[in-house]
Amino acid sequence: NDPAACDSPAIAAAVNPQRLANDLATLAMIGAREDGGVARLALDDNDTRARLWLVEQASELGAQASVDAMGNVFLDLPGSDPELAPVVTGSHLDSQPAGGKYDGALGVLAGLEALRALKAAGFTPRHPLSLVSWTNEEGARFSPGTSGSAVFCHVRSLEETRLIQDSEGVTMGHALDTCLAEMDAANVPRRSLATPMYAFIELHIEQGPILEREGASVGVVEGIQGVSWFEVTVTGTANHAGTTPRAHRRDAFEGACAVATALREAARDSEDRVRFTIGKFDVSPGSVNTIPDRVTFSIDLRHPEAATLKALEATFNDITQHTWAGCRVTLAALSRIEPVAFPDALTAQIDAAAGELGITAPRLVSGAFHDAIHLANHCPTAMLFVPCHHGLSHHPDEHTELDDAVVGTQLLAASLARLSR
Ligand code: HGY
Ligand code: MN
Ligand code: MN
Ligand code: MN
Repeated sequence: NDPAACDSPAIAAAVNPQRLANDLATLAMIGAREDGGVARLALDDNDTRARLWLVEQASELGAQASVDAMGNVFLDLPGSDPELAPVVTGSHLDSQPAGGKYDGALGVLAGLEALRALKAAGFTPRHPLSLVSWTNEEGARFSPGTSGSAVFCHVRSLEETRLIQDSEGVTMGHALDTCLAEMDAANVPRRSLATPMYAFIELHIEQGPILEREGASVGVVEGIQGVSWFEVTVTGTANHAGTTPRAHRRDAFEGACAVATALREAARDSEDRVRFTIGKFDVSPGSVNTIPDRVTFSIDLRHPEAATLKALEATFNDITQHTWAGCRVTLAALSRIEPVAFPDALTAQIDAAAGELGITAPRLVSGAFHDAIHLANHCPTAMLFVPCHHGLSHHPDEHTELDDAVVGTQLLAASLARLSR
């Protein structure tokens, strides 16, 4: 280890913007949509192709690829002391159904580029270094999200996770076995779940407007707000659209609209810190001339304070006790992920690396959840954010400037070097 060759500026200089841009373009072709976005739902063919592409990058990096029973893909680089637990970076390759090119993918590719830069700068880590791509972070196909990291961190069991079904009734177990069969065919060795980690750093797009507004290329994340997902079911009576007077109706759509509005009103707060979203809304039997007898809709509820989240859940329970437009309502709590704060000891290391690179990296809290929310209970964990245009995300037009992605990658690489020395 020539100290000069391996200082933060030398490591940052070894980050290759064109290589990062090429990887982003290549990965964006896997599951490319006509509108410029990507569709790589967890464990579908495109997601599996993206994983296999990542595995193919291992040999050029001199890393060993492996996959665990949750389909989490790892690229491992040895350190001078193999007894030490690895310093790990990574994110996810699955996307929303109409997702952008950067959500998750940039964290995996920045991690890959950071490891390449460390090798190119002649840095030899004491701790092994690993890159990971977590399975089903988004939760768009199999709910809830962050399955791969949650099972890895013993937050959920593999057995219960394999039973989750998508909207077509396909279990995650079946989808996993299909994906793992492709991994086996590509001779990707298996690894055990929940291996020790010395530290985990995830780079991700901010998915909000703060960094762009502040003109910052990278930010250090202090923590992640909590999130609760619910499913509301409204049950009425199907009947003829033409012959049934309103007074005799138990119209599930009318009931659903009324209770959804009441819940949204209850979630309104003066500081605009509650995030309330109804993203899915299904009406059955779904016929133009039949009064709906059943409506289900999703709720995604978030807030930085766990106590406020819990209080809102209690209010939602009260509201859904009543009948709405004569229809019965049930509120099913699907998942809750508690908020986390990242340790100062780790973010201080990142601040020091930023200082050595002359980077000013503001602090911010993440409105989106990430795999790091579980890793925070497994090992010292931190996140870096890079700005995305107008804060737009979960949208085909999601965009991050290459310059910002490069600065984020440079800070990631320098931080990984500090932690693995
Ligand atoms: O929904 C989220 O917060 C994450 O981007 N999947
Ligand atoms: Mn993401
Ligand atoms: Mn996302
Ligand atoms: Mn994430």
